[in-house]
Amino acid sequence: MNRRNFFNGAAATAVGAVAAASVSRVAMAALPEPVLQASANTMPPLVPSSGRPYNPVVTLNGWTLPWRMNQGVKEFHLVAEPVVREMTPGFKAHMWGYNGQSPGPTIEVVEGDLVRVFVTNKLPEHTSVHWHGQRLPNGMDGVSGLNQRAIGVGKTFVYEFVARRPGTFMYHPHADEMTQMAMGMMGFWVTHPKTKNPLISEVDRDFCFLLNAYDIDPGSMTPKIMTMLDFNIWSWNSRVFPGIDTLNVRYKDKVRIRVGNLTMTNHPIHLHGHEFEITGSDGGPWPLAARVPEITADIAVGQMRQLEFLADEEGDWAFHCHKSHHTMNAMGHNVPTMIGVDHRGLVGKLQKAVPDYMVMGERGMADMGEMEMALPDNTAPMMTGQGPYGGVEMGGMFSILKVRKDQKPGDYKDPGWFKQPAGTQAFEWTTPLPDPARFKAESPGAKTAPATEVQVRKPTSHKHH
Ligand SMILES: [Cu+2]
Repeated sequence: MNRRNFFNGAAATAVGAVAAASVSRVAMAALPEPVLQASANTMPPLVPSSGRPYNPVVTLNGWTLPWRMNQGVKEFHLVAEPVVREMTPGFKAHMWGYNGQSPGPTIEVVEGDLVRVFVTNKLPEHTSVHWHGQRLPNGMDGVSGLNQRAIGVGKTFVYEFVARRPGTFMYHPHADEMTQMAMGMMGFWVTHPKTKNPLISEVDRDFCFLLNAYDIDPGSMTPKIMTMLDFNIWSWNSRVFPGIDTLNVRYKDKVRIRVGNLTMTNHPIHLHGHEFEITGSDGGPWPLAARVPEITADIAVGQMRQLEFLADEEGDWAFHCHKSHHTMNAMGHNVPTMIGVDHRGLVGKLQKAVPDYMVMGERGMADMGEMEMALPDNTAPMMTGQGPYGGVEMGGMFSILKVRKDQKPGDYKDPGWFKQPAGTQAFEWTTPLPDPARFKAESPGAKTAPATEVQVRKPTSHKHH
C-alpha cells in the first residue's frame, strides 16, 4: 500500500467512525427483540397498535414484522440467517432468509414515519440490505462497497430514514447478491399513505407477495446458486402450489394484490373471472388516465405492480403465472416429449431390466397429476393438487381467488370449495351426436393426405478428395 492509499483508507475509516458514532447512542440502548416466525402459513393482518393508523396488508404465506415505537421512531429488527422453508407440505428447502423464514417479514410503515431498522447478520458471509424503491439518504441505500461497508458476520448495522413516499416496495441484499437472492433473501415493504390520496384507493383486502425462483434438484434441499435461467421451482413467497394459500375475499370486496418480481424472468400474472387495473408500481401510484382493464399483468424482473379489482363474481377463480412451465414443480424438466410415440412392446422389455420403468407422456402429461409415482424424498410432484372435481394438475405459481357472499368482513379463513349453482357448470353431453359435416368430407372416397408428411433427409456429407 502506498502512502496516498494509506491516507485515503484512514480517512474512510474516520468517516465510518463518525457515522457509527451518530447512531451508536441508539444502538447501545437495548435493540428491539428480534421476532422470529416458525410457520409458513399466511398470518392475519397485523393491525397497528402504535404509531399512525393504517389498513394493514396480508402477506401470502408470510407475516408482518412487529415494531416498537422509540421516541417517535418506528424500530424494527431484521435478522439475516439460514432458515428451513417448507415450500409445500413434504418439501423443505435450506435457504437464507430473515427472522426464521424466506422471504423475510413484510415491513409496514406510514408515509412520513421515521424508520430505524437494525439488521443483524447471522449468515456465514457478509450482507447488506437495499431498500428497493425508497427515497433515502445515499448512505442508507445499502449497496455494499458503494454506500456502506458490508455488514460483517455477527455484526449489526442500523439503517435510518424517513419513509417519504407511499407505495409498494421490497428489500433484498446488495452484497453477494446473486448467491443471497438465489438462497431466498428478500422481503416486502409497504408504505401506507398518511392521508387520503386521490390515487391510492382504500380497499377491503390488501394482499402482497414476491415472485421467486429456485433450482433445487429433486431429493436435495439446497438451491443451486449458479443457475442463471433454468430454474425448476417457481414460487410465490417461497411456496409452490398446492402449498400457496388461497386468497379468500368477500363478494363485492375491493381487492388489491401487490406483486414484486425477484426472479430472473418476467411473469405474466393472470386472474380468472375479473378484470383488474394496475394502479401503481414501485415507482408510485399511476395516474388515472394510465389505468386500463387487464386480466394479465406482465411483471418484469425487479418490477412491482399493484392489481386492483372489485370481487363481484362468486366462485373459485384460478390466479397464476401464464407461463405454463411456471405452474409446474420440479419434475417438469428434461422429460422428453412423448406425445404420439408408440411404446407398445418396448415397456415389457424394459421392465425386465428396470422393473419400475413406466411410460410417461404418451397421451400428454395429464397422467402425471393422477399418478402416485414414487418420488425422491423431499420434492414436490410436477403437477398435483386435488380440487372438488379431480386433479388440478398444477404446481409452482398457482393459487385460487375464492369469492364468497358468506365470507365475513375481515375473515381470511379458507371457505372450502365453491358449489356452483345448478345449471351453471359445464356438463357432459350424453345424447348421440349427429355426424358433423366435416367428418363426412373425410369419409371414404374423399381424397386423403399422403401418410407421410415429413421426410427427414440426412445432410449430404462433404467428401474431400
Ligand atoms: Cu412465471
